[in-house]
Amino acid sequence: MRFRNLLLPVGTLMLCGCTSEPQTVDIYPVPQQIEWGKKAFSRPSSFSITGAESADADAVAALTEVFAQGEGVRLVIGERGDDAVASVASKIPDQAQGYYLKVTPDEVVIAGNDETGTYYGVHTFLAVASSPDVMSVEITDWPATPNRGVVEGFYGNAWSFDDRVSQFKFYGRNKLDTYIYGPKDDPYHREKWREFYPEEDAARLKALNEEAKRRKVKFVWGIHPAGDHSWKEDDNIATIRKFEQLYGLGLRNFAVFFDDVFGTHADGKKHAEYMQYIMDNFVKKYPDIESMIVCPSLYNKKWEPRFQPTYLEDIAVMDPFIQIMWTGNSVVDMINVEDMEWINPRIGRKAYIWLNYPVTDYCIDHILMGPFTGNDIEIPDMVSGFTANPMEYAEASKVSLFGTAGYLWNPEKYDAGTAWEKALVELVPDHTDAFRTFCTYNVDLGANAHKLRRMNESPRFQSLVDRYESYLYNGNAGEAVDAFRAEFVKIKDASAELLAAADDNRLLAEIKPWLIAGELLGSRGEAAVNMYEALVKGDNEAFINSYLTYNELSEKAAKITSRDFEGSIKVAHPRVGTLYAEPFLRKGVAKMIEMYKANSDYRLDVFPAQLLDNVTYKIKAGDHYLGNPDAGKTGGAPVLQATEDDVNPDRQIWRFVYDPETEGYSIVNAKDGRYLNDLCEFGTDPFDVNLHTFDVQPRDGGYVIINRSNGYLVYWEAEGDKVKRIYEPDTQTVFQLIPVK
Ligand code: 14T
Repeated sequence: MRFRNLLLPVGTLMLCGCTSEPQTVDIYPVPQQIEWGKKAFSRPSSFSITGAESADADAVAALTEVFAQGEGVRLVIGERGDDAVASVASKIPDQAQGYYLKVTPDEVVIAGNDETGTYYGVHTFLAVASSPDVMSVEITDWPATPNRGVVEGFYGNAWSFDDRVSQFKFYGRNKLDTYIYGPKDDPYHREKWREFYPEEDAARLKALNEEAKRRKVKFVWGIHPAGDHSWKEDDNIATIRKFEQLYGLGLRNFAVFFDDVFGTHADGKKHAEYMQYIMDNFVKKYPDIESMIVCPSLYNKKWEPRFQPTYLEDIAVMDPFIQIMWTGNSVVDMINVEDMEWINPRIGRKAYIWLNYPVTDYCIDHILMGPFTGNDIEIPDMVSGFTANPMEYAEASKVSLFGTAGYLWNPEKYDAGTAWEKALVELVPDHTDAFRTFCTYNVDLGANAHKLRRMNESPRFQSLVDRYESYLYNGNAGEAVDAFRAEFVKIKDASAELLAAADDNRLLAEIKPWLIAGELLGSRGEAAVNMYEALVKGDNEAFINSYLTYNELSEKAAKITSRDFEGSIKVAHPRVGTLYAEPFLRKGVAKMIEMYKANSDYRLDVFPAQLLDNVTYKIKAGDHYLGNPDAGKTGGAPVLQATEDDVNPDRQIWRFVYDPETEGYSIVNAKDGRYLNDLCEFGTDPFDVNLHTFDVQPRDGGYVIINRSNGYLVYWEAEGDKVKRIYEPDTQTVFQLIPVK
C-alpha cells in the first residue's frame, strides 16, 4: 500500500522537509490514496467558492451548510467536464463515484468523476477541514464496491419516516449509496402488494425518495408478490400498475422479492417469465429506470436441495439488466470468495449480496452492537452490490452499518476494531466510554435457528471468568470478588449514565429497554457478589437478604419489554450479556443456593420451587395426562388422556433435561425416548437445542411451557385432547408437573 502512495503525483504539495508532525485527521471510509502535507491554513468560516453554478447542487449544498461562500481561500468545485476543474482533469480517477481532492495553503480543489464523486469529495473535505489546523492533503479516492448500502428487509416493525431520513443522512456522510425498501410487514409491500399506497403513504415515499436523492442514495422500492401470485395476466397487470404508482412518485429503482415462499410460488420458470413481463411492460417502457433487482426464492446455497433442481438455471435466463440477490452459504452468513465463485457462474452475473446482519428478527431479544466483521476482503470485485439487512432498531443498527460502509468502500484498509471505535465516538460523542462498555455486552445473538454466534462478547467479563471462576468455588476469593464486583458496577453505571442521556440522543432513546436490562444485569451481579460474601462469612441473614434482592431484580429484568406499543408486530424481552455474564450469574447463584441449603435450614421457604434437571415428571393439564399412545412410531403428536396409563405408565412419563446453552429443557418421553419439537409434535429431525428446548417457568403453583425457537415466543395451550401452539400468552395453560419416583 505504502509504495502505491509514493507513485502518486504529489503536484504542488511540499511533502519533503516538513519539520512538525502533521496534525492529520482520520478520514472514514479510508481513502484509496492519501498523502498528507503540512498545515495549509486555520479552519475558516468561509471560502471563496468557484464552480458552484456548474457543480452538483447537492455537493455544493453539503459544503455550504458548513462553510459560507465569501472571503478567504479559493475553493474550486466541480465534476469531470466542468471548466472549473479542467486543470486537474487528468488527476480525477475514472472510477464511478471517484473524486480528486487537493488542499494547499492557497487553494482547495474538489473534483468528482461524476456528481456523486463530487458529493463524496465534499464529505471527505469536511472531515479534513474539521480540525482547527486544516492540513495540506492530496486524495484520490473511489469505492471498491458498486451499490453499497442497506436492505430494509426484516420481519417486524418497519422503520419510521424519521428513522429513514436519519439513515439517509448517515449513508451520505459514510458514502453508502443504496437503500432497498422491503420491510416484510409493510402491507403494501407484501400482503396487499396489488393495492396502491394510500395518498398519505405515497406522499411520504415521494418525500423519502427526494431526501435520499439529496444524499446521493438510490431509493430502490421493492414489491413482494410471490406469496399469492396467480401467475396469470391480471396479477402481472396489477404489478405494473403498482410499479407505475411508485414511478409516478419519482422512483426510478425497483426490486421484486420472491423470498420465503414455497411450492408453486417458488417456481424459477414462472419467476423468469414474470420478470420478462416486467422488463417488457415497465422497465423498457421507461428508459430512465435505473435498476431492477430480484431476490430469488433460492437465495442461499444451503437451501439448494429444497428447490427444483433447475431453479438457478431457470432464473439465470433473466435479462442481464436484472441484478440477483444472494445471502451466501446459508440464510445468515458472512460472505467469502468461495460463495461468490459458486453462485456467480450459476446465475450468469455477479450476485448482489443481501447480508443478513445485523438483522435480529430471528433473535429479537438481542441487539447486535458489535464490530462489523467476517466478510472476505476480495469480494467487492465479485458482487454487483452489497446491502446489509439491519435491525428494526434503525439508530442502533448504525454501529454495524458504519462498519459496512468502511468495509465496502475500501476493504483492504478496513479494520473492524478501529471502525467500531470510530462509530462509538460518532454516535454517542458525549458518553463514548459508557456506550463502549454497554455495547461489549450486546454482541452475541444467543442460541438461534440460523446458528450465527459472536463469541467476542464482553471480553473483560470473559477474562474474569477464565481467571477467577475456579477461585470462587475453592474459597480463595478475595481478589476475585473485588474484580467481579467492579465489573458489575461498571456495566450498571454505564447503563445508568446512558439512560440519563437518552432523551438527548435518538439512538439511546431507541434502546432504552436494553439500557434498563444492562443496569439490572449490573445490580443483580452486585447482589450475587453480596450473597457470596455472606455465604463465606456464614451470615445467613445477609445471604437471604441479598438473595431476595437478587430475585426481585431478576423478576424485574424478566418483565422488561421492548416494542410493546399498540399494534407492534412482535414484543421483545431484552437480554444483555447472555454469553458470559448471564450464565455466570445463573450458575453461580444456583450453586450458592445449593451450598447454603446443605449447611443451613434458616428460611428455606423463600427459595422458589425449581424445576429439577434430568428428572421425570407426569405432565397434567386439568385432570388430563399428556401421553404417547403411539410410542415407537415415527412423528405424530402427544395426546391429553383422561385416565392414567396402567398398562404402560412410561408413555405418560417425561424426562426434563436442562440445556445451559439455550437455558431451556428438552422434554423426552420415557417410553420411547422421542423428544417434543417446536410444533409440540414428536421430532423426526435430529434433535436441535436451538429449536427443541423449552422455557419452563413457574406460574400460579404450576408451570407454563414456552418455545423460543425462531425469535417468536410460542406458548402451549391444552385444547380437547391436543396441545396447540399459541402466539399470545393470555390463554396459555398452567400445567402441573408431578415428579415420578
Ligand atoms: F430475502 C432473503 F434474502 C432473506 O433473507 N429473507 C428473509 C429476511 O427477510 C429476514 O429478515 C432474514 C432473517 O430472518 O431471513 C429471511 O427470512 C427467513 C429465513 C428463514 F430461514 C424467515 C424464516 C426462515 F425460516
